[in-house]
Amino acid sequence: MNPSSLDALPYIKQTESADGLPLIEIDHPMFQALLTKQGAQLLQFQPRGGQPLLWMSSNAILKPGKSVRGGIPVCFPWFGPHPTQPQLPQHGFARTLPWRLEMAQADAMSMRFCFMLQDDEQTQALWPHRFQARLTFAFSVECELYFEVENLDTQPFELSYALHSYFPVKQIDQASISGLDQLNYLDKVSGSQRKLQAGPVVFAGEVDRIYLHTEQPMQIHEQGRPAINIESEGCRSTIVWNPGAEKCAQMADMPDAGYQQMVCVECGNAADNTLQLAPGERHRARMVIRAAG
Ligand code: TA6
Repeated sequence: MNPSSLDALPYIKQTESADGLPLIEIDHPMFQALLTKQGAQLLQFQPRGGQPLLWMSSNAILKPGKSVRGGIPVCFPWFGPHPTQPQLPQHGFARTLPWRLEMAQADAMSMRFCFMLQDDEQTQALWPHRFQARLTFAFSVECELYFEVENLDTQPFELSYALHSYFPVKQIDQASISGLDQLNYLDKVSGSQRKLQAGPVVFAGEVDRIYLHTEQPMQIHEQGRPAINIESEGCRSTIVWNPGAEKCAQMADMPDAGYQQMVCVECGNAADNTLQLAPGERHRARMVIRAAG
């Protein structure tokens, strides 16, 4: 695509953060959003006349090469610490590299953006595989993401990933998540013990879990605000995270009480659901976020 077509696109303004991170501000009749090519990261999304559907930290660092605390960072090609080389960056490299904008379209009802990341010398030094990843956003009153990875190598490779979505809540201890009842999870707070979820997920302190073999719709509930619906296809893991007071206080890019206003519900494939891709094989996933009702 000719980059000038982004300049010609209606509803958008290309700006830059104070620390030099290029931003795409979108003000559309159906929604408002903020995107950056770094990590193909959606930072904010709000349907017109509705509540924000994503949370971004008021202390987020918007600087090239730094991961941004909020919105939907893409953790890829590994989720969490690297499985065998703990010195490599947590959550892979995709969230801190610039992706290439391949397509941007707009009409009065919706907008679409497609970003692509391909291996190069820098990625191969960290992960010696040839790949192409695409993240396509379809925005209207809801927010739809299509994630696709193709193995361009002559050997199979393993990958894990998460669409690490941050959602807003008014008060974390009043919030709950439905859709994960009776599923097994790895509880990272208690040292990756395997546990069984009984009823909705509630929050009384730090929560850091990988739910396995998930694919059903989820909802974030809280009295006094519309629920947020999360649906996915192709994502067999759901990660639920809230750092709690103590860990949050140690994070430079979160205000001390920030943990009270956010929860991560992340669709992906990790741990037992790590993927193997044969040469030429493609993995496809879809995630939709919308206000309930
Ligand atoms: O998704 C949950 C998690 O893996 C947690 O363990 C927590 O560390 C979080 O991601 C944030 O990681 P980050 O590298 O963005 O600080």
